[in-house]
Amino acid sequence: MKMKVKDPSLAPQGRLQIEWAEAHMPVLMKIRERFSKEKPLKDIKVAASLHVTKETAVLVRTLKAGGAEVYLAPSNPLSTQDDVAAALAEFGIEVYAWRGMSPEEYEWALGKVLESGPNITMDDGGDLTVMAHERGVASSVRGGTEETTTGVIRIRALEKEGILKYPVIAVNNAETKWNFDNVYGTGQSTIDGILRATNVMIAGKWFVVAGYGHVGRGIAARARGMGAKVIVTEVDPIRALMAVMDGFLVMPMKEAAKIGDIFVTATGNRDVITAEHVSLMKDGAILANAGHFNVEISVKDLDLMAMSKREIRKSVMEYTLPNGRRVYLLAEGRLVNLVAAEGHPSEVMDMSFANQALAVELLVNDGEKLPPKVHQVPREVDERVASLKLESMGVSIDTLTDEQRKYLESWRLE
Ligand code: NRN
Repeated sequence: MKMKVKDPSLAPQGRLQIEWAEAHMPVLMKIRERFSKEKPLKDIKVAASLHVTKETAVLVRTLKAGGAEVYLAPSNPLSTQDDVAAALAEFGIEVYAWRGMSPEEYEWALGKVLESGPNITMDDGGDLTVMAHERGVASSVRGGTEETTTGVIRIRALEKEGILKYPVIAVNNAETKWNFDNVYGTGQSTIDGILRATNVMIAGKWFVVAGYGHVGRGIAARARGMGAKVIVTEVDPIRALMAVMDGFLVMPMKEAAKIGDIFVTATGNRDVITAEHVSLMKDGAILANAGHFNVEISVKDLDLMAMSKREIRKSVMEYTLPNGRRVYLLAEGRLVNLVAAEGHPSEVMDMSFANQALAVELLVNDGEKLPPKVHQVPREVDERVASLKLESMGVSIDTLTDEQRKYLESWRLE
């Protein structure tokens, strides 16, 4: 089968969505201008597993403008925007994605993009990279990129066990990605997902954030900005101390469970909210996950302990517990920002995906020289993305004088 989207007739609407995103992604559009002229990705096959959103479409079209053939699968069975997928198919991208895929269909889509015999894998969460190795496709791959924290952790584990067969650039760890996408992007889009799903008041509510990494920090700050009383839970004493110094209440989940009105998990770990916590919760508690996989809130526990459940609103499952109280799980415990909303705003994905495009170009040019490990985005690429972004915002900055540069590089004080 060539490709598969939910409904090709949605393409015109999808094109408008993509044009809207392009109007807010100046850095990537500038890179597309250069890619169109130089064709740095000529005849390169890119197999991608990304959330199929209007922002991803801008990246994919940029890779195509650079001469690449792109094969696109989602990185979550529920996050595909079907109109965007239809428009991409019309643009000649081989798309295997629709919203509401079964786990088996999601797996099938990943397999389909690997059938292309890719030179580059572009991943978000690690499923594609792992499958490339499991299916023996990895040996023909020149290199890969990884978009998100969870994926970098998994690919580092592949490297540690000596399984990783090609170099992978950790786009997630670029300063111009994780200091912006993970903090401001997830901060805003998670609240967006909660609001689109529930339309509840944030102000005055007890808002519990599990995990105070880049993602948790962004969510906590934005929830506070909307008038919530924010509680942070953590396992890492340093991150917990940061949360205390940032003015948030910090306590174990077992205590927070009794107080919270809205809970968001952002730990990258499993079983952060389980039956023992849910049984302590107030009637009407709302549970949402911002992490990549749906393991942070134990959906299995909810199903086991509930007397009944019903979908009371789109992306809102009401569980009635033996104690008569109700709790509401958003987006089946999957990443609420991309399932119940549209993911991060285009402006912040502009930088994440500029790093992706430049990382692919780097792999095409130098991939063979890189050992099969996880690599950082080079500092000059990071700074280039930041400079292009500042330029697009009309912001100018100072430059070091020669004397200052010398001073910074020497131990002498004169
Ligand atoms: N709009 C989006 N399009 C979007 N919002 C967040 N992400 C998106 N990908 C495509 C990803 C971020 O970069 C989800 C990943 O987990 C996160 O790293």
